[in-house]
Amino acid sequence: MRRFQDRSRRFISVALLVALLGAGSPDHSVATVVPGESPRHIIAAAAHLGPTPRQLAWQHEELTAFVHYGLDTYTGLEIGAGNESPNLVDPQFFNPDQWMRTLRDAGFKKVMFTTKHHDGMVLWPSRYTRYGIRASRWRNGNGDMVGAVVRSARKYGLKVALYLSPADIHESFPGGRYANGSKPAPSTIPTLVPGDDRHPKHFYHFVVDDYNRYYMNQLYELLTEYGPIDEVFLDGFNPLRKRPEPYDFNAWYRLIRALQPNAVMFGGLDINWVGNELGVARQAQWSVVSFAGSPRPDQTSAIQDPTEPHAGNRASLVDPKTREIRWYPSECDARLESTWFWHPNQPPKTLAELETMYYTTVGRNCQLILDTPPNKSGLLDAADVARLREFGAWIHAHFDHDLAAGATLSRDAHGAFVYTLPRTTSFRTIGFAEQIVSGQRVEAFAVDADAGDGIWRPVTSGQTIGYKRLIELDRTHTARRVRLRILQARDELAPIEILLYR
Ligand code: FUL
Repeated sequence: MRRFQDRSRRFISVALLVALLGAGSPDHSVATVVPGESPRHIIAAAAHLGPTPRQLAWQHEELTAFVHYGLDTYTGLEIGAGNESPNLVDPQFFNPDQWMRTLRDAGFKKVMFTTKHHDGMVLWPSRYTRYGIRASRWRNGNGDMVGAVVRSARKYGLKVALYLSPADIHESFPGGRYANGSKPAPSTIPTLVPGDDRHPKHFYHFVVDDYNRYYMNQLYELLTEYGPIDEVFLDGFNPLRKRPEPYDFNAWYRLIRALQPNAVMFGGLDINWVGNELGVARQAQWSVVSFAGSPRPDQTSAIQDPTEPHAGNRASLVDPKTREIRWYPSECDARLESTWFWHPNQPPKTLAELETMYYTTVGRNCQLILDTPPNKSGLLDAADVARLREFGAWIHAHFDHDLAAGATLSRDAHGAFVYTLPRTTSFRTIGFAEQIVSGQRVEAFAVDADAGDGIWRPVTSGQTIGYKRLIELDRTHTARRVRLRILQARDELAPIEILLYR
């Protein structure tokens, strides 16, 4: 039996963390909170949590494309019935190169593919079910859509993320494995099948029921046969919630960490859901949040409903139910069209809507994961391609040239950050970035500009900053110096970077 070690889970108690603060910056992303811990200690500890290396790599991606594709593309549904024929998935021109070229050119850094949506049909030739692409006439049952997508993503320099729906309607039918009441039994992952062509170096041992064994055998295939995977998306939505399957999250987490130690888990241990699917993060968007236990995709361990506006604020951290505080930044899943799957005659969002969405996600300390669904023939629609090209061009035109490059930073007598620009500069967008490796700390700020006459005039204000905060101003401002006043913070601040764009 292999012993699991998750080296990123450096649990540290709040008391120990506070004791360590004077001794440099310990590498940590999680702290446990004991009952009765003082609020002051909890806030200080939260200010000193930071990202794990895998979370930091995720943070730099900023833009991911979600690709919903499968039976629903052909049926017009958004959640399949679980018994539609796999033969429906028979695209004439399945060409992920067309998607990847478009996405790369538009500035996306990663692609998230639905390997199995809630209907249960798998888009790779799994050994564990007949309900999949092997049962389709596409490429005479010899095709592998996951493989084609992953190869193409790599060819275009995009990172790879996989969505594997925990809910599985096909398996919930009589005779299926989902919530079938089976007792947990000692199980070996991978579970070899007759004629198995694999010779695993390691087997992983768990005590799990039929569905958890099935799900983990699928994870094993996906996480061992397609090279490095950067994210696993554990969707918390469950169309079968009236008949729940007891998901063994801890077993899934251990398997994912063991097989792909660099992959972040959305809805699992690493990445939070922002709480809506509209591409709108909070004005105060915290990367440290509190839990009554450890994070779970079904959110039952969250202190607050993730859709509430105040996740990560002081009150939520010091809630008496808090047992864990964790660096847990948010991902914003949103749609280019009005649905997740492609359906006929749906125009993409306007460029103006996408621009706003960029500001309210990437510009609010989050990653945007924008759904770009291929159509029935297996291609992105021409209208979507055109809009993505415009979106990419807008991002380049706006954000490639930071007008604050070369600015010098000093602190004034009141501790404000004063940026002296290389020359008098006009800008319409202003941004700031905290050094998140040492924590997220700013709770409220105000910005002023001196156009060169020595007079500070107000420009804007805001709440959190975090990895990146972008604010589109109501008009163009001109400055020789910019001043950032910190109105409230959780601890001493490391230098904050300024960003200015036309
Ligand atoms: C939701 C799902 O139910 C939708 O179908 C979609 O996959 C979206 C990303 O997550 O919770």
